[in-house]
Amino acid sequence: MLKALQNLPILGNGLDKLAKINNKRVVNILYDAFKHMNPRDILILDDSPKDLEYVRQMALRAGEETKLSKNGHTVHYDSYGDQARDKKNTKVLMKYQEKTNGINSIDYYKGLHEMMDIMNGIMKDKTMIVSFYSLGPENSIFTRPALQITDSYYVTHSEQMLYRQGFKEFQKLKDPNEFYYFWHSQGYVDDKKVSVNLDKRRIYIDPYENRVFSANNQYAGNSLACKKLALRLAINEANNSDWLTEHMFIAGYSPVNGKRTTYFAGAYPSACGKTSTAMIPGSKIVGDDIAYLRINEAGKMVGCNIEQGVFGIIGGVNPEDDPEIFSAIESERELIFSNICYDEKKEAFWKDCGKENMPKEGINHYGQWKEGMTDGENNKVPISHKNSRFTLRISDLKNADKENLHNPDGVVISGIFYGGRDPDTNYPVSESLSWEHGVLMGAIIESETTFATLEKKVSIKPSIMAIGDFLIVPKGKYLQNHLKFGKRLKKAGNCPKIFSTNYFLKNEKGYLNTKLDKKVWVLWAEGRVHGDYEAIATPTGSIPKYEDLKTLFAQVFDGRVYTRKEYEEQFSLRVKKYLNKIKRMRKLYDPKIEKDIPIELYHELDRIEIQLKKLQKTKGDNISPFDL
Ligand code: SPV
Ligand code: MN
Repeated sequence: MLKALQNLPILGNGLDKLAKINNKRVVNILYDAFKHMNPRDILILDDSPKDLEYVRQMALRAGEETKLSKNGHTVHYDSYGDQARDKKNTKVLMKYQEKTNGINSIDYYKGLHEMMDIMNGIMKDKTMIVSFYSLGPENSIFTRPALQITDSYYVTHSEQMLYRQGFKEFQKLKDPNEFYYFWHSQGYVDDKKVSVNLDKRRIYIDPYENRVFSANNQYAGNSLACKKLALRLAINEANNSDWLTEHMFIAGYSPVNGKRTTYFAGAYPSACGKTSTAMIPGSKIVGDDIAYLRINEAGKMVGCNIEQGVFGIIGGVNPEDDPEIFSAIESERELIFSNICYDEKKEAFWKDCGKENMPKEGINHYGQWKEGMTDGENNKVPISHKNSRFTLRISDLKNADKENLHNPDGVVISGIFYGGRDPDTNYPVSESLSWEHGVLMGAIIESETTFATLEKKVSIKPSIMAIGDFLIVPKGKYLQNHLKFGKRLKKAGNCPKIFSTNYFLKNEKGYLNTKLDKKVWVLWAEGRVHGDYEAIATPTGSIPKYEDLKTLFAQVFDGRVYTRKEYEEQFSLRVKKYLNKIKRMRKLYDPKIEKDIPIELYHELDRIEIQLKKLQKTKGDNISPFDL
């Protein structure tokens, strides 16, 4: 079986490790990768603490990470210009011109040819690092095994923290051909150890072979294939089957002074409060980014986090706004910062970190940094990149749901949240009137563009179920799958409730809510799941009653008074704005462009529009919740 590899420069006892895995497809993939990318040698990693430690050390030695003052803390920098996802150059390899609206694709053989050209000899003089992961808990129906090939120790180190180790899983694959695999190379790097050939940065997804090729990049959203690249493959798999792959956190919430825990999954575009909703003080966090959802034998919706770590945005994390995350980041543990600033004492700083001793100079994502300096395009260089991040293990968090984090059965999910970054239309929280309306709530998420992608312009964009950036199947197919899933849950009598949230309503003076207010919206939703609160039905969803929120605000924030005025401004039905949103959604889902959008969603749009117009005639463009 290993014959093909016997004469290759495999380090240490790598061949013995491969013998344990005993998988022909793995052997063939490694052979092809070696022949094509031409590395100096090959490092095969298993799950042993020794191998994990070796990678940590090598990330430092290779200069991909630098030690900071706190024990276990390191910082990694991506190339200036590679500090977010590259949507333009991330493409799906598609056969027979299966071009689909909204999916960035390239002809299969043309794309493959281009990629092979770029990756030809790309690992010259480098070590090809091979590691194995389990996306989802081990021994679970959720599990997707993944094989990563890269020349970056930072990528390997990050994946070892963010994903469950899969060497054992690979030793017992039910189907030896069923796994994802990835080739990644950072390409040529300069003295600062950052990728240089960004013009040749490409990320090509091959759903036919369940593999991804990624070259000339380091930013995790481009390079860590287990993250957003495998997400795309899993979306394709789920939508050709009967489960869901979602851009969702999973967390459990308990009422104030209550004992029960109710699990929710929530989809939010990048930088719209997903991690902080999962980490609300008092929550039990299972995951913050990617969930697989299935229906179990009892007919209930169950979900698991396919990751075991957090790659979270660090800007704005301070003791007041995100106490749980801040305390985790500030204590000694294995932790990788990316694209933050450090001073001469090797202390880490980032925008709005709430520290008093902010430095005026240091090393940051631009290099040697001084306050007020500008980059080559005359843009002011902030202390940290807007998309600067931290990587840590969930099990290191105080509020980790230790009992369920690796539960092979997943957790039963009773509620779903959909949220965006919407300055002027949607309520802070509302409950869908049905599963179908809930699916529409997800399908019509819009968001001011954020900094997790390389696009410069800020505008309001649709972000279907917060997964639009990653969809590699047509929207219609994806939405049909959600409706079918809901039908099965309804039949079993276990349909979770769906809620829409919006933390970003503004008036001319600023946001209408504080960052911490989301705890009240979440606990209201948690109570609704158990029938604790009544709600006011409106065409766009059911909203909380003032008295319930007043009680919740007082409970959650130690007697904080929530005024009728605040409630009225936050929960007014913005009829005109919503009607405009419907117009935009009709364009987005124009049946002439988008095929196979479920009819149920058009019915929901029609219903909301008719009901809103009727209300508009009698009550105007902006209706107080006290008049609903
Ligand atoms: C996101 O942008 O949704 C992230 C970070 O979670 S990335 O790894 O870039 O996808
Ligand atoms: Mn994400």
